[in-house]
Amino acid sequence: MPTSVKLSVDGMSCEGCAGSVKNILTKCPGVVTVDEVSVKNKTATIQVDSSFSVDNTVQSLSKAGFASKQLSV
Ligand SMILES: [Cu+2]
Repeated sequence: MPTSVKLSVDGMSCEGCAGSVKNILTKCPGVVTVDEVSVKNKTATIQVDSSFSVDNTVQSLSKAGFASKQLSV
């Protein structure tokens, strides 16, 4: 049963950035779906399963220049 996780994501300035963030999130272990990446709100909403690691995901985004953190479970 997937759980919804919301992340704050800094460093997105256009839809291209949002696309990059979406691509990265899609490849992160445990991410089932990427519901929304919002440049305006600086957030990403994803559905994850039990293998999801927020640390791993934050690190992957950080490597691409996006600072992120988990807002809610
Ligand atoms: Cu951009």
